[in-house]
Amino acid sequence: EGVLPQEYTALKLKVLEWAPQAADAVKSKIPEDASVYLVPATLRPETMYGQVCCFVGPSLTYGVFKASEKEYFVITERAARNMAYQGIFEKDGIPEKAADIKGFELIGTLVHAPLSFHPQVRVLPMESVLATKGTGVVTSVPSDSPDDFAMVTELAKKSEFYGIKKEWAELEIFPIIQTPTSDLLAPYLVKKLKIASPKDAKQLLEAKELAYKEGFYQGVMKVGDFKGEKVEVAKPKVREQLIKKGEAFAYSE
Ligand code: A2H
Repeated sequence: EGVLPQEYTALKLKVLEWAPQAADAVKSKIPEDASVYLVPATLRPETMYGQVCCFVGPSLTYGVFKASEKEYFVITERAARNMAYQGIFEKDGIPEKAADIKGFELIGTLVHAPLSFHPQVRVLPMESVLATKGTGVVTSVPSDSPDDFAMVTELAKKSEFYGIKKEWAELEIFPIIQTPTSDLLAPYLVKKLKIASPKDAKQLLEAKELAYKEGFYQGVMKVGDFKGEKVEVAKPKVREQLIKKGEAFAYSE
């Protein structure tokens, strides 16, 4: 944990169709006319055009928390408390939990990913998702996150082992940001550092640091409303746009 608070962008990925086990877990616990969202926390809002899936920790416990009469968030209990404290929920005090749900039960749920070239993506497992950071939900952008690229590659390769449909992990990866080395920086670095799986933690950490620095300081947007602008400049603009549309909100910890 650092000394300064992290300013995350919390993105609202609306549930379009629950996986069968998740449907059982929430059945009759949420009003028919309410929307439920998975809410990943990201530090890279400008990359959201490149979302291909949404990760949860399969062994983590999530709650479905009431944000307002019409909106419920799937996040960890810890994040719900933080959000309540930050005045994000309509009602103050202890957040109201409508249902408990395990990460593995969410796998296969279909969600709407704001800004993404793939508007509909699936919830998929990632063991390395920490319960102690963000919301416990991580949106996956393999073009710009080495962790995300290593994980979707693994899921596509071993779909049977993970109990998922192969096509859920095989959505096309579009270039989002141009840097001096590549317009698909994460796949480039994963290959260059010979990262074979999400278990190669040391090389992944190195790739993550390289990608973050080069993407932020030397990246230029290749797509979207701020195409041609530097990442540094576009990042707060994309974030504001998402917040204005009601598709995201500020969350810090
Ligand atoms: B980032 P920091 Cl394109 N467990 O979003 C593991 N990782 C988590 C997490 C959790 N509970 N909560 C958030 N994260 C990820 C996009 C992205 C991210 C890109 C490139 C790099 C990157 C798409 N995934 O992060 O420790 C989320 O992934 C590299 C740092 O608070 C979030 O931003 O600094 C980032 O880690 C927050 O990590």
